[in-house]
Amino acid sequence: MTGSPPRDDPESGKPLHVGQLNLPAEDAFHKAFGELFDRRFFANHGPLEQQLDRELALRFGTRHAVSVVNATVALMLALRALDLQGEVIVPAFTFPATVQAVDWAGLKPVFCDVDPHSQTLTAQTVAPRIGPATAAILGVHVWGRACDPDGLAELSRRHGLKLLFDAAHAVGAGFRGRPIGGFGDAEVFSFHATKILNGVEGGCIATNDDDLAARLRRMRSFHEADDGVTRLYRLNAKMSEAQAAMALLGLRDLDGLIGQNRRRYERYRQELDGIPGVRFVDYAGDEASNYQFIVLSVEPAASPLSRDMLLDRLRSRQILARRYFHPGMHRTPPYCDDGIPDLPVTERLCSSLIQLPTGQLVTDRDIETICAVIREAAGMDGAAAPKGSA
Ligand code: T4K
Repeated sequence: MTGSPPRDDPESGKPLHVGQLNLPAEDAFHKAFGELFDRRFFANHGPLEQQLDRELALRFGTRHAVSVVNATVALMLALRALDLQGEVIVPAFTFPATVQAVDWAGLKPVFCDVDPHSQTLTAQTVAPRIGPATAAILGVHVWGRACDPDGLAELSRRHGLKLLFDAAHAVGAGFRGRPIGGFGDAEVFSFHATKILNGVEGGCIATNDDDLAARLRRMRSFHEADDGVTRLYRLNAKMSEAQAAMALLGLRDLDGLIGQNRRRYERYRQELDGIPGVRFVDYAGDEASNYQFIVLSVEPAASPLSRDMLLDRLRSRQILARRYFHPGMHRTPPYCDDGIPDLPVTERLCSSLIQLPTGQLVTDRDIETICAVIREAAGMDGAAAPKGSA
């Protein structure tokens, strides 16, 4: 069961944000935090962090899950723990944290274009970027959609590269019957408040590699290792018991939240069916999405509307849709200081995609309001929503 707190409401003039907030039932929250107070154990690998690591590993079908403060730090630690030097191939079509983590790990990001359909790196887009200094590939499961895990595994094996996935969007998602979590050398998840699994802040690294997991467990804490000799970079990246308590509650609700997200996604599709030039990000039969993101592409050639016109129109009605990701990281300082690489698909996506509000606090009425604004902006004023949407 999940709670029903006050929500933003575009009709009442209050903004409706992109960035879903999924909240646990209030009584479950009070119980969990009451127990935390009684125990007086708030940090430093308490029982809830350990329980969360076990439950996440079960959910991801991996041997290990190592929880930390957030996904950005998780990415930094994973890159560092793999003991890499040189270049890491990353998409420019991602949230800044993916690329910033590469930097913080002392590595050089090399931008690669994405596939126009999946919007992720694939073996085909990555292969031409591999050079003598390449140490790893860092794919992003953007919108929770698997980033060619089999193709990239084969490519990285052939070239002796490490393979990591930024799975910040992908909690609860799967590919070809396997949960996201066990692909590549490691996968990194986010439990930020706006993610499907809300740990307030939080993240974890999932891996099947025992040695890597042991290194990560040492690195996430500044305390000396038991053996007293291990020389590893350390960081205070420990997840607090309060974060773990929230994440554990969210984990219990996860399948229900995915079901609700799917219903909202289908409702949006129904309401927006038939608008020229407006397309949804589609999921293929072998993809199990968590439907965490409602992403539309506004195709300039086929639409009277541009993406930015639509954004302005929605914003004027307090619907704070977003241009994830804009601009591409290759156009962001300091990464553009030495020139802007040619990434045509990334450019097109950055100028045509728009993200709409979803999550537990977005009602059917909100979706109807949002879609009416979009239909109106597309010149379909007064056009009834398609059959079955009432
Ligand atoms: N890799 C990828 C691919 C990512 O997308 C992300 C983060 C990361 C790595 C790094 O993960 P973490 O280190 O964060 O664990 C938000 C989230 O903060 C960020 O976690 C997420 N991805 C990204 C896609 O979205 P912002 O800065 O664009 O939005 P933010 O946090 O301002 O929230 C959006 C809206 O939600 C706000 O305008 C208001 C609303 N909101 C937000 C919060 C936090 C609320 O109503 N209540 C709240 O408590 O990054």
